[in-house]
Amino acid sequence: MRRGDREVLLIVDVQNDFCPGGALAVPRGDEIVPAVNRLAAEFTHVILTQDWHPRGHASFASSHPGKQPFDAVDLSYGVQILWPDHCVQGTQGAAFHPGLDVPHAELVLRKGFRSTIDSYSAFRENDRRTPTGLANYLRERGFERITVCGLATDFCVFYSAIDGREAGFAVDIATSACRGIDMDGSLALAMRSMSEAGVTIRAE
Ligand code: VGL
Ligand code: ZN
Repeated sequence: MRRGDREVLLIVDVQNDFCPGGALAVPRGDEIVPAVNRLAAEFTHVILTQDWHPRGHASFASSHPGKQPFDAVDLSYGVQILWPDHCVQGTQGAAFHPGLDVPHAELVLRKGFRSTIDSYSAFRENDRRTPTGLANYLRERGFERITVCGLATDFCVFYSAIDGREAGFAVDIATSACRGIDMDGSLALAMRSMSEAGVTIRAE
């Protein structure tokens, strides 16, 4: 029996650039693909997110002379970590991992498409004000519980889970179908913050 019409699986950024060999590879990011596929088969309703940046995006170190990937800079909305160029619109790096097998996904939500604002969360951009529209989409469709999986646990999965709670949804994260980047303890901090926000951490 698949999960019912109140539940949705949100699969975050399972894209080539976040897998080994990609521009911003999450260690062992590709290992989650079978677990993501198994989980997706349990859900009637599945949504994919796709990190989708224009060339020259403000989150790319290459857009900031003298800066290196993983440095931080102040942008108009606050501190932004700089990344290698990744998930450029229309490139192979931005494509979903070829092993991802989710033909029944109902929505592909692209994010990070504004050249001056990054977007980790599927709900709102890194200025923490610009909505993606997902909260109202989910409400209008009657969903109450979101299970989040994908890449990276401590960035896009984390912000999506926190913002899902803040928008009033029950949120689970499926840790066996997630992998983190883990910069300076970011993974432990993300796990603790999610627990404190009332996100249910599911290990299976
Ligand atoms: C992500 C850094 C930059 C992610 C996306 O999917 O977690 N991280 N863009
Ligand atoms: Zn990105």
